[in-house]
Amino acid sequence: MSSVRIPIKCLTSQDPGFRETLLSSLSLPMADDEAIDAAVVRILADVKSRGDEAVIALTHQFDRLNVTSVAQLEISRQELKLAYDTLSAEQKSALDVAAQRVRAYHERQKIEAGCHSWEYEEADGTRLGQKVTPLDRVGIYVPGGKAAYPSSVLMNAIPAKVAGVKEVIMVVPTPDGARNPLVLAAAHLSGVDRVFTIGGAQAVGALAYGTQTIPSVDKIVGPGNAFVAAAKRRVFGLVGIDMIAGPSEILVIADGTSNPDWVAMDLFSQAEHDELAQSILLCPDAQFIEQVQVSISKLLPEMPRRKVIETSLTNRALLIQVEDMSQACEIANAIAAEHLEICAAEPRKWADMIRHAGAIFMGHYTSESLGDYCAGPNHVLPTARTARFSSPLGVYDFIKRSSMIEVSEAGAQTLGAVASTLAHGEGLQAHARAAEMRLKTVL
Ligand code: HSO
Ligand code: ZN
Repeated sequence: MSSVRIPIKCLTSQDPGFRETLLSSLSLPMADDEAIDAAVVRILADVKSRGDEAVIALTHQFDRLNVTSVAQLEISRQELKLAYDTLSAEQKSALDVAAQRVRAYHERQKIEAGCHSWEYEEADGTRLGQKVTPLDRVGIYVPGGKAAYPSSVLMNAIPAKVAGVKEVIMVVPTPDGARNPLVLAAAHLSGVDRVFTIGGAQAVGALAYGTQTIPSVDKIVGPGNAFVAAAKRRVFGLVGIDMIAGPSEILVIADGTSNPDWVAMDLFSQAEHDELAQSILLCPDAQFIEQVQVSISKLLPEMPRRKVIETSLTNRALLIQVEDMSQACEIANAIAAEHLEICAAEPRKWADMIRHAGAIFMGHYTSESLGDYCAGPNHVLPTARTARFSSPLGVYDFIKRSSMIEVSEAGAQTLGAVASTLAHGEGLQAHARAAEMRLKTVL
């Protein structure tokens, strides 16, 4: 196999206009999704008005499944268990370990990350707090075909179950009836309650509006194609959604002490997801960047998905020479990548300087791919610079909070006077009277 050098965009932080070049290289050309959106509007309206009948017709049209009732599109719990039971011992144990570690991490998150109710009492006996309640019913969209990831089933369903969601309904398209046993086994392991073999905007519609057979949910999570993303945007408000995930991204900060083959393969690992995935290397050492280029050329021909990797690297990858590691961290904050690897001798020193990243992988042994499958933290992460303001999917996405207020008689006297003044100021007499009626000395 020949080792051809593939053309990857190289920059240095001293290039004139570096910031602008960097930011424009991060953004994706806007997909022309008007046609997609129009189709999605029609599909959603159809599912809303005809329910099961529309789901049957659309599943026939898009996935070529012939059924006479939606019940025939449901996979029973016994079938899910059977899918698990018939896996090879190796697959079963890998899935078990991954599920157990993802569960342990999210159980810990539930304790640490403010997922519990709290209350305090003021001197006059007024009690204030917040009550945390899991969502009743959640829908998980699992893509079929090209991007059918059992690991994503674990990452979406386990935090929901740890949060205490009563019913998790999974939808997964099975074009021509092709079921993915690992996906079903993962559903079994993560405690998914019901599975329907439906997909696309029709599945999102069914979960949002409910049909005669498919119950409506309170929130829809999980990745999907452009139709699914458009449908999630459209039903948002009626139901909650998690996020609209973009193509995968990896940013590696290297101080030159790592094995260049390891870095090259880590860059490949996200590039192989998608032609639009983005892999970026930031390094102060020009020689190391060159070594990574050599590793890329050497390793690429061995990769079964080399076409996808090559397209992704050619179109979107960046190799950036920076002045020093501190500058690398500053640039990393501007990029706010989904995955940030710090391949350095003192990773924690640099991690302290990172404010924006979906997940931070520290040290030479922490390949991002371990996080994708089994380290424990969630692999559903903010992409497209949204790590500036959003977080990994977690238990907190499957709970919500209610404010709790219990005002004592004494509290009503002080608060009543304040509320009355403010209510009069707003011209809202009923508000004022409601507060005043509870005062002992009538105002
Ligand atoms: N890296 C993906 C998740 C995944 N990787 C699933 C492998 N399987 C999220 O960006
Ligand atoms: Zn991945």
